[in-house]
Amino acid sequence: MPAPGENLRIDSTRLWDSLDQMAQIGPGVAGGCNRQTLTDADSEGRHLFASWCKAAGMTMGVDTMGNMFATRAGTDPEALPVYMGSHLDTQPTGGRYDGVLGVLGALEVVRTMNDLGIRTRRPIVVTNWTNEEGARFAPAMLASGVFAGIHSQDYAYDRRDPEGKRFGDELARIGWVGDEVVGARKMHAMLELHIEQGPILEAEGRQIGVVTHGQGLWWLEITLTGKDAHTGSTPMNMRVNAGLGMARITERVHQIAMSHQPNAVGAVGQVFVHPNSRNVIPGKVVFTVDIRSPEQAKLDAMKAEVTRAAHAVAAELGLGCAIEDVGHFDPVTFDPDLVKVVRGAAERLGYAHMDIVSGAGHDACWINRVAPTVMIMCPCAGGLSHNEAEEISPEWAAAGTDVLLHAALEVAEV
Ligand code: HGY
Ligand code: MN
Ligand code: MN
Ligand code: MN
Repeated sequence: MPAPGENLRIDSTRLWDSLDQMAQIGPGVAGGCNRQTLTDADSEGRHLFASWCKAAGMTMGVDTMGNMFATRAGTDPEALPVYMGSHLDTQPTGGRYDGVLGVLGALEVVRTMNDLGIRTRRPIVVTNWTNEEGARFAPAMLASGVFAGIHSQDYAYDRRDPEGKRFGDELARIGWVGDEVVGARKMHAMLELHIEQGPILEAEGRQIGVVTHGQGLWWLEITLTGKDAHTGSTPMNMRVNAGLGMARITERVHQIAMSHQPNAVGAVGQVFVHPNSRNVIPGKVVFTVDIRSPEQAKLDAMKAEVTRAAHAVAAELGLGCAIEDVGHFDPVTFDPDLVKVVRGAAERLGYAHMDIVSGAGHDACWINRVAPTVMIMCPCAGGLSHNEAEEISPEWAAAGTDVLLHAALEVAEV
């Protein structure tokens, strides 16, 4: 049994080839991916992943949220497993590596263990979490949230996409409702490899981010109600313009985030304008505010200020205003002992590394509630993500997966 300190490396060509094959499923229009959760493309990607896990000698379990768990047996079947994984679903204009690197990197770790005849004491479980992105069905990290007991399964099943389709019906339609009770599995630890989705590691010349914390998040869905009217014949002082309200609130969100610098972000990404006709003053706008900070006080202050600003703008313009929390998690502190394991692995492997706070949300942020959890990050070009031009180098992918291998080997023996 090779000591974790040995200079073991994964097969980076095989990893890169698997990433490339997965990217062919649910392709985007500009070189990235559009493999949104619970679509036929998502199902096709799941089947490909399952076939690879089978070929690697793993047994597959699926729970009632469609979370996939591929197990590689350990020498001690009673020992709680080490889980590692992320998500295969993508944004509508997503990249090839967001989430996918974490799932296929974990699979590559198992393939490497097989090549080297390594037997770990603890079982190893490679995981694909359903609907991490929250782009089609809010909130993000939905299925890992149900697994961690944050959301009920009924709440999750009743979530609807912009066309009104129900999560539970779509999961059944693609045939991925498993038989395991979600959340019943117990973990010794969870390791998640993910691209940074920000510019820090590349700018600092580091190959590895040792993720100590994660930002907290609020998604506030705001519905402004005014009155549809003719854009030509309606006098300006008689308009009840929900579109104008959305524009003013969007500006206020930006100002509020800027007023809490550093470590605060805010934007509006999703907007539905009704009736969305060129010559009709919008009588209704539904949009989601995304605000985040690693500092609890700033996060809570921004939520209060955005809520006040929305109601004030609505009152100025005579609009109805309803605000619904459609996503939230507090700032996350990952397991300090596992952070040390990841840092030590990067050091032994000779990879330049630094501690980092995750700007994006991840399944690990919820799993951290039920098991010791840590994340490993690799850089991405220009820090760009949630964009089809998302890019990483094979070397970065290999560095992150090497660290995942060494961390898993160490954690599987304690
Ligand atoms: O929104 C997020 O941070 C993640 O990409 N779902
Ligand atoms: Mn992701
Ligand atoms: Mn994402
Ligand atoms: Mn909270």
